[in-house]
Amino acid sequence: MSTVESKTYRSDLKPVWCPGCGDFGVLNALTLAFADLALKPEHLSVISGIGCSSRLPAYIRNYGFHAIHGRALPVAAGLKLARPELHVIVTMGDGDAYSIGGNHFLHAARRNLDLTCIVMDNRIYGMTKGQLSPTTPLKDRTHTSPYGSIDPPLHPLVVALGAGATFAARGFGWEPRRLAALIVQALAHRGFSVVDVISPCVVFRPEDRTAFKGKLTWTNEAPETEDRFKAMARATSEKGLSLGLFFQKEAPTYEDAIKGEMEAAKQHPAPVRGLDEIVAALPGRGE
Ligand SMILES: Cc1ncc(C[n+]2csc(CCOP(=O)(O)OP(=O)(O)O)c2C)c(N)n1
Repeated sequence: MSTVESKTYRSDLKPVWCPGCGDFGVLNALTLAFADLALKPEHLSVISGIGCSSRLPAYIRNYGFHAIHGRALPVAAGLKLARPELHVIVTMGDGDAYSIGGNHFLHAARRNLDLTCIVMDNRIYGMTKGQLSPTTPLKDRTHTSPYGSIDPPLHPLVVALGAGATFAARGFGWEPRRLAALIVQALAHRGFSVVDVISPCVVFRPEDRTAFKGKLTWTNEAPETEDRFKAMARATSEKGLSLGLFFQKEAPTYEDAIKGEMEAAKQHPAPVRGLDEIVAALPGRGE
């Protein structure tokens, strides 16, 4: 058991989140997980995009980067490739991760970058004051869907698993101890780990103050290790509100592949062709 206190990972800044926001629980869970693993702050880096949730790195005492909206993952990928010894944790909102940054999410997952991705999923755009997000339930009224959303929501873990994530879990912001246990597993995993966290926004989705009561079920089965489709079914079986770790698979990471490629390049440098040579090889030239 670690003797490090979770508060040693907190910066002096006081979070500006609204009272009751699920993001407080995520911050707590993250620092509890760091303490559990007795991680050295200088070995940690937390990267975010833009949003209420993306303020999180400011509240932690370690390296961090507040990137631009939707671009936390490419920044994190660059950092991890340059400094593979760091634990790189990416904290994003559902808009940041699945909407504007959705493209990066797919490709980071398929490449199996060794990143721990924690999505504070409040099912709304919080910072910009209540527009619908990719996880807003169908028919819900928001500032940009005053007659009810006509867009079916995506299921984050189905997307993550479909794209190739090697670790897929779901937690709840108001249960920080159980969430911390999931984050510990995600941090220990080598590869692209996704923890989608239901993190209620009590201001722009006041219905979420009570919406989850009695509706969340924690899985106590071991995660699937091969069958992604079974993991998807388990993650969605309880109307999309099943919690826990659904999938974990060991697989080579992108960093492993890059290392291999660099070694290969040292052994057999690729022939570099000059422009003249390329032009001469075009059809109808160089005859
Ligand atoms: C390129 C760009 N587009 C739009 C915005 C405006 N913007 C800032 S935060 C945000 C949405 C945040 O929602 P989410 O990622 O779910 O985070 P939350 O605030 O709910 O935690 C938007 C649209 C921006 N900053 N940059």
